[in-house]
Amino acid sequence: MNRTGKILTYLEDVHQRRGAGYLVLIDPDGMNDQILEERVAAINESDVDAILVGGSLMMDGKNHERTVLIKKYAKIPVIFFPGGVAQLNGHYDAILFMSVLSGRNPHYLIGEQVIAAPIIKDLGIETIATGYLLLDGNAQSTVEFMSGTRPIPMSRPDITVAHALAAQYLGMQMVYLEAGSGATIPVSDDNVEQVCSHVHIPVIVGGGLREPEMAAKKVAAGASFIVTGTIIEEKGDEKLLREFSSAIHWRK
Ligand code: 1GP
Repeated sequence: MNRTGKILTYLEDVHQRRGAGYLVLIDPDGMNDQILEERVAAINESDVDAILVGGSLMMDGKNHERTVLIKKYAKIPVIFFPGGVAQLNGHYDAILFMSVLSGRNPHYLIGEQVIAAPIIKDLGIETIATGYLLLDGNAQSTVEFMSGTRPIPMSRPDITVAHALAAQYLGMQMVYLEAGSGATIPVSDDNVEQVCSHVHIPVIVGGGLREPEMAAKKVAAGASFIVTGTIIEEKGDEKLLREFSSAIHWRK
């Protein structure tokens, strides 16, 4: 059975061709609907490879409507970055089918996934199995609270490597190194480097990346994909998006 779907094939191609890929996260929570079209248009024009949509907490009931709008405006794949099964809908091109492997909360290791699986099958969405590792980025992040898990200490790349290897041996197709949205300390170069030298699956790095140079360092350390969310929400201009794109796509 071929486990590689259309979107994973596309992402692998981006990785090969461009050196690394750039994913911009739109958190639909509290998103000002008036600027959504403008935001997606800026992303479309800035050489971004895909849009991630999701967040750990939704404070209103408009998540599905916003996904429809994002999908309508986007000229690149729109991928679900799930904060929970309640945010699942049929408008995504693919889903990062994640397990919070860094934690020991069974609900986020396998509970949510079991609830989501039959719905995903019914909707026919491509899944990309992803081991999600939360590191301590000093973010007091929503994901830490909502998942009820302890992050891996940033100073323990050995623990991060062990988790990343476990993700690979469990058959995960990607591993996500996360410092938490708005982290003051992004995933360290050392963690990225050590994980990338031990696993052969693509490594996504996100959380607290506020400058293109920071993203370039993670790519130099071996990251296959970079995610930015907060900085684009704060300063969503095309210029900054393009600077990130150019710093991440090192193979010109
Ligand atoms: C969060 O890794 C993403 O899951 C993005 O983090 O919002 O800090 O860019 P930021």
